[in-house]
Amino acid sequence: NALELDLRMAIESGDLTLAYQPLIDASTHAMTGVEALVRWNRPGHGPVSPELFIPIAETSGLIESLGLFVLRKACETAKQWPELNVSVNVSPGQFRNPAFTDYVRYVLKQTEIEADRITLEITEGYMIQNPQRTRQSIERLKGLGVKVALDDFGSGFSSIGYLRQFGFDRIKIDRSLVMGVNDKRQREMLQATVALARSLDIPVTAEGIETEEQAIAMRLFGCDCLQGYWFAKPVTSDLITEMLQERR
Ligand code: G
Ligand code: G
Ligand code: MN
Ligand code: NA
Repeated sequence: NALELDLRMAIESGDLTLAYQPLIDASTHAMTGVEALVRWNRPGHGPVSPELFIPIAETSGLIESLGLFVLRKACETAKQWPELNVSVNVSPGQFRNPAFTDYVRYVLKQTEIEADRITLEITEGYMIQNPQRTRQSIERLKGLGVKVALDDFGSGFSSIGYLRQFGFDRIKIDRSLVMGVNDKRQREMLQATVALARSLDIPVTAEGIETEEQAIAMRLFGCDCLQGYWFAKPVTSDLITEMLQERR
């Protein structure tokens, strides 16, 4: 179809761009990292959400080249920001590919980025279906020196039992949980979820912070990193560079 064709062209000609959303230290409120988020301005149509085109890329075999583009671009850009960690989302279709680790190794080498400044974010959906393979893939990725984070935790069927054996470097609490901080029952769930991660000695990021109240609560519950519109929206790489210069 037309959308798929346009997406194919956009990937081939490098017409996708990356936005970067600051990740904030919960105590100091300093920016410690950014999450790379892909953007597509479809010619003649305007911006298309990744929520729409990532699934299309998955089913049409484009996810590998799209993912490679995003990873390479993020690693290249990260070199300008020696003080930041850069997170990159990995979709199930990429993660499922047995050659994925090889791609990552290749891009790390090509861009000469320090591997431990890159975090790969994996959503929980895939790993529930393939716990054994997921564990192996995570081990191999960690062998390259990159960090691996569990994204959108609490949004689906996260099995507590899996958490320990997978060896995630970080857990990101899903926005839908963070939103419930004012409701007594939901707050208890949220607190228990953060406490669980912390009992495994895994650092926790809270996503989707939109109010000061949420920021204070999530810090109190034990999140060491905060992300959300209340601090900063996803912005261009130039703006991140400006923000870094301002604080020097
Ligand atoms: O940036 P935005 O909130 O519109 O993103 C919507 C969804 O698309 C989120 O779930 C986010 O994780 C996902 N997404 C954004 N950029 C990427 C990317 O580069 N790769 C993958 N696989 N998913 C992405
Ligand atoms: O699934 P993932 O966590 O990667 O999704 C990241 C997406 O969440 C980004 O596309 C970003 O635009 C969006 N996002 C980031 N912060 C907020 C926020 O505070 N509120 C809302 N509604 N969305 C956010
Ligand atoms: Mn993410
Ligand atoms: Na998320």
